[in-house]
Amino acid sequence: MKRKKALKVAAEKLPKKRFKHSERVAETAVKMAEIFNADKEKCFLAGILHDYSKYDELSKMYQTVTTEKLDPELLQYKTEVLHGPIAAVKMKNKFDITDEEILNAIAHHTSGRKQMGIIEKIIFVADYIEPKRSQPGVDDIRDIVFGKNNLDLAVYSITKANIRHLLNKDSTIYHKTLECLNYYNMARE
Ligand code: DGI
Ligand code: FE
Ligand code: FE
Ligand code: FE
Repeated sequence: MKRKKALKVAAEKLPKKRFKHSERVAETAVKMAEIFNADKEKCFLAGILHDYSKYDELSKMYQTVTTEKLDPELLQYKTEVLHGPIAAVKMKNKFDITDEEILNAIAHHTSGRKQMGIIEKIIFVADYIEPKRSQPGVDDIRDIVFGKNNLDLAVYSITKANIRHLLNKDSTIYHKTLECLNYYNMARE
């Protein structure tokens, strides 16, 4: 898929605010691609499409988990955790995206996982630091990325902040989120 088509696909599917967020994630990801020597086209496409399924109907998402034989653990979660894996399936089945780096980046943009590829890590981080994000500590993460150029430390710091936030709300932590924390705790220098 080309940039123009991806922009159209996202713009037609998403509410304006979510589309704008996706544009900022794509732009941030392209900036990061320059620093970390990654493919800019893949970063743009994964960025613009990552939240494609954010507002899909939950019952249909559960159906897709079953029919596509996705991780059955996903059935214990709601849209927050499901929208990445579901969007990746749709990109493959509906829009013929076959590039595994793009599909993995979309699938794991919320939870992360262990041993992520470069595009996966970039989208995971870009989603958290795009310019309109204002969570406490986000400027520290921006400095880890654009100042220190330490992508694995950024992944770890984001996952740690996410898990802290989830625990404060007594939310259930998806196993890939935990696996991501442990892996990048070891991987950061
Ligand atoms: O879709 P976005 O708002 O751009 O951001 P996202 O896809 O990174 O995160 C969506 C939500 O998912 C966010 O509010 C936190 C939540 N989340 C992330 N990891 C987990 C989780 N929720 C649960 N219950 N468990 C997780 O492991
Ligand atoms: Fe998301
Ligand atoms: Fe995220
Ligand atoms: Fe997002």
